Amino acid sequence: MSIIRPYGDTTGDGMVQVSFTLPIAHSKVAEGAAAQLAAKMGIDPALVVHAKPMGPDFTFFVVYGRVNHLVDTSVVEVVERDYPLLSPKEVNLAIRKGLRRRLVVVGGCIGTDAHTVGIDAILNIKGFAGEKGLEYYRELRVVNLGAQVSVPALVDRARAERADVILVSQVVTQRDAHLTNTLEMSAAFRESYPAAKRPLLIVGGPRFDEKMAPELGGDRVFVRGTTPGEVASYLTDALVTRRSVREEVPA
Ligand code: B12
Repeated sequence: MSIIRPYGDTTGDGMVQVSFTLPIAHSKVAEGAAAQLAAKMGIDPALVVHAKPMGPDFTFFVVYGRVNHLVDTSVVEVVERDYPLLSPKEVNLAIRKGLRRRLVVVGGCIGTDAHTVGIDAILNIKGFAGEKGLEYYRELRVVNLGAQVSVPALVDRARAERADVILVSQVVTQRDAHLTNTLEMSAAFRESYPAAKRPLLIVGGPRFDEKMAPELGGDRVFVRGTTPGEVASYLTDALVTRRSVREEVPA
């Protein structure tokens, strides 16, 4: 069955819960305003189940209610994993055999973004979700530039390190900073390198959409919950496996 609807108390009852903040002091009118917004969003009946003042002029709401919308899973578009998941041993072996040198990874948070926990989860040896980070892989040489790296500094360092891949993290999305910073980064790399020599450009963060890679000028977007093993497997597939297949095909 590809048609589904939300579930709260009983299957198919259409119940959902949403939260938002309105720029209004907490009062009965404020709660009525929240209910009005929910009704305009198609939630009917809508119950304001939580209202909390956020300072003197704002209120945070949680609304619970029913929607009549149906969801058709047959028309949902997602980016499926199109590379095999490898163990660190398999990654090391593939790089050693296919590249015959260590693969160089340069990463960091660009712009003013100082949220390094995400990129560290991928790069640092201690890793994430029970998996070791890329520093653990013997055939990967990892250069972690940390927080608030400017795009020119990233390009310079990538050249100096002869980077095969750039891993950029963007967590802050205020005023779409994650998008503009990523576009600036990909444009700078495309300008500074001939197409065939350009490092692979990977961006990650909790609020990206995996489908955005082409419009951001990148090669791949990773989102919330990404594990280091997924990134290492993708790198191996893109830079070792697929490259060697391409080289074997006669022109
Ligand atoms: C910790 C934290 C901080 C710490 C950061 C410490 C550090 N060294 O990183 C401190 C206190 C410094 C901080 C500061 C600020 N923060 Co803050 N912070 C958070 C918090 C609570 C957790 C983020 C986190 O560590 N997540 C855990 C990691 C593991 O998850 P992740 O980043 O999603 O990473 C995973 C994936 O996304 C992916 N990934 C991420 N990057 C990459 C990169 C690559 C290449 C790949 C492959 C994968 C990948 O892999 C990771 C593992 O799965 C979030 C709220 C939240 N609960 O998420 C707010 C949050 C991100 N912060 C926020 C804000 C607003 C700020 C400040 C602007 C606050 C202020 N007014 O000063 C400042 C900005 C500072 C700056 N210049 O960047 C907002 C952002 C809102 C928005 N729309 O952008 C959030 C969402 C809080 C909120 N709800 O308002 N923050």
